[in-house]
Amino acid sequence: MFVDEAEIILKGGRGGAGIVSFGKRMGSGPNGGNGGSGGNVHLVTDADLTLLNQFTAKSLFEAGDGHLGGRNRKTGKNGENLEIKVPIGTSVIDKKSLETLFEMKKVGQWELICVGGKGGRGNYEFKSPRRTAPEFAQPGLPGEIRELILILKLIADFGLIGLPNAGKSSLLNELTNARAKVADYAFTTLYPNLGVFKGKVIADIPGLIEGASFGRGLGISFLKHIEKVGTLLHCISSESKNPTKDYETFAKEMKSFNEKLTKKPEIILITKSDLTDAKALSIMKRKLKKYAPRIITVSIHDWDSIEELKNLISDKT
Ligand SMILES: Nc1nc2c(ncn2[C@@H]2O[C@H](COP(=O)(O)OP(=O)(O)OP(=O)(O)O)[C@@H](O)[C@H]2O)c(=O)[nH]1
Ligand SMILES: [Mg+2]
Repeated sequence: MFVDEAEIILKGGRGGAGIVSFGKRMGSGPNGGNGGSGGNVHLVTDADLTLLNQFTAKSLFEAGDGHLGGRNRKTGKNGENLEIKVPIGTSVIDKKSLETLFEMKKVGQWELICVGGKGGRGNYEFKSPRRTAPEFAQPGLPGEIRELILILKLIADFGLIGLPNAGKSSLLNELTNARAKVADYAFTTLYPNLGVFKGKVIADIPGLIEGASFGRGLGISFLKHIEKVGTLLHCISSESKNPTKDYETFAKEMKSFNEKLTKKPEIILITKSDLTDAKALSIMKRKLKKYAPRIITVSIHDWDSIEELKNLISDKT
């Protein structure tokens, strides 16, 4: 399962109560201390995470409560702060206002979400010339509560996109140490896979078909994962009967999801080139020329073509 959206509730800890206390000797004044503050809740990025699955089993997270004040004006201990780890690429949205609060983009990013409640004041603080022996103290205040929607958009340098069965996952496996499932049928890949080649992150995006924007196939929701991809590697199989139609089908669905995606730098990869002769490949190239400034032919069975693709990936910054 690949969870890329989650709703969570975060609560700052409650402040500890102030206490009522008096010195032991006859006539000595109040000395009840203040309660400690409730703990804060932070969101932090964790580079090892690539999913939001951790939020399916549990969605309520609370920082620690502040401790009671003590005798002799001792302030109670503050509640434990809580750090919630999220993957890089998580957008944090306030559920009530639907405002985007943060984009968790950087390694080690740390954001304060809920402030813990203040501790209550102990009776010592209420002492005054007119009220020398106050018999009351304050309770602690509740911590802030926030309901958040988390949406993960993977961040990658390159995104392999295209119709089902175009050979996207095979290329990811060839270029990186990923072990994505490969099979000779549509929709083998059900959620994005990531791999790294020479420090460049490559995302393999599930295939989509005509009508995906209306929910056909796997739909288009996973196109959100190419919003933060640098360069698109648009894969079109050399087996295609109509490569321009293949290209346009994908582009149309992408545009209906988010027009900005069609403006991203794009390289067309004519895949499975071993299955077609050189003449047919050059006709395909000519037909596709109008869509992208660079078109290369690749096959997982042609070592030179994979080398060319590797050079292209490592050169491009
Ligand atoms: N002959 C040949 N077959 C290939 C090549 N690349 C992939 N294939 C085969 O094409 C089929 C589909 O490959 P995948 O990598 O699963 O394709 P995909 O684009 O990831 O497919 P989806 O995940 O369903 O969108 C598999 O049977 C692969 O073995 C290639 O360069 N040459
Ligand atoms: Mg695949």
